[in-house]
Amino acid sequence: MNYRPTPEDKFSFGLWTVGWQGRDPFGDATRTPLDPADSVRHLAELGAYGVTFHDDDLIPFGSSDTERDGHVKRFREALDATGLVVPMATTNLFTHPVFKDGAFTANDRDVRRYALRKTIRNIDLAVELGARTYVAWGGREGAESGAAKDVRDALERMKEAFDLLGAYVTEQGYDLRFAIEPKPNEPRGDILLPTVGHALAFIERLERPELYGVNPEVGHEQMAGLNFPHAIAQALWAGKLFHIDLNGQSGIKYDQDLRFGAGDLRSAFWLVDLLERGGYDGSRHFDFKPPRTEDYSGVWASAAGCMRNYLILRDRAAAFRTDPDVVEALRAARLPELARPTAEDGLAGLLADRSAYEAFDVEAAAARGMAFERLDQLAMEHLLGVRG
Ligand code: XLS
Ligand code: MN
Ligand code: MN
Repeated sequence: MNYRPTPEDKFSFGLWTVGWQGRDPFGDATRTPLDPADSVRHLAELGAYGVTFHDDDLIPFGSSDTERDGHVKRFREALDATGLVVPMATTNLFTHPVFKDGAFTANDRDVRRYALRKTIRNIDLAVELGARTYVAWGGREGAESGAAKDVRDALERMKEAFDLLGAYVTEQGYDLRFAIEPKPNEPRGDILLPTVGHALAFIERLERPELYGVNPEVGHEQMAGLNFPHAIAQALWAGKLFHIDLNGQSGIKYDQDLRFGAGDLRSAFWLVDLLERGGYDGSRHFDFKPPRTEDYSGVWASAAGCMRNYLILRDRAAAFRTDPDVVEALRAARLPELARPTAEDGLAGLLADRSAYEAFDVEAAAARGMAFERLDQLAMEHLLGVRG
């Protein structure tokens, strides 16, 4: 195995990831700005297939229309020269001070109207560049104190915003779906729609629920102490995994955005296993931040590491699934039984079945071991590369 990525692997990167200059709340930039066209060329050389952007990553905030056309033209030329595609785009509704209290849910109505127009303008560009997914991360939609935000009103405004955006893409006849990205906190003290579960429940209250899915990010669920593969499994089960942000995170702390595979490696193994078996055929999108300790050669090493780690884990997960000892261990752990309906005989059959209750030996069933430890050890050994 050479673990060399190719466009068929569908790896994509945000311009803001490799282009992150390393500015953090305590320190200035450690790297010079990167031209989006250079990012496109480097990513293509590394074997990526796609590049994504916030409006302001591509067209600096406040650019004139002529400047805007120039930026888009240069970007397009780089895409044409490399064959990289734009599967997704999103809006920056968090950097400019006007968004200090949010965008779609800012208490200031003028800001809400501006945020919608800014989003719609970039949706037009996204579609022009071929994007089929539009991500919405509401990083500033939240609060630091109780009375400052009436959360029920804010959710009503959030719904209004997404319904308007859904009406817009429908009226324009765009082939574009929205992927809502949850995050529990940072930069707000508490952000609305903090987890995948919250976002999935919110989507069901929208006017055109079929237009909306989720864009879960590894570190964001882990910041809330949650099991990321479980969140992805539920999104897949609901038919709502429209996009994914892959990165690494070590436990409950600030949003680390480490390269994929760093942080919780076991969780990354189960995630790749799930994505590869679960019918997800979208981009494997990396939303990471090359640490500010790195110069540009470190940035490209970090980006390459994201893809390489994914491919290694894909290989390890496939070896795990095809190992006959694992197949046997899965059977011993009753996984095929979990996949079987509990009452294919229907409610009447269940009620008439004496062996289900009256004659059921509860104590014997309670004494049966589940054989999960052997199964998990096999997974561990595949992950560590000592089997197959
Ligand atoms: C920040 C988010 C952001 C979104 C896109 O934490 O991950 O980068 O993915 O706006
Ligand atoms: Mn993040
Ligand atoms: Mn993200």
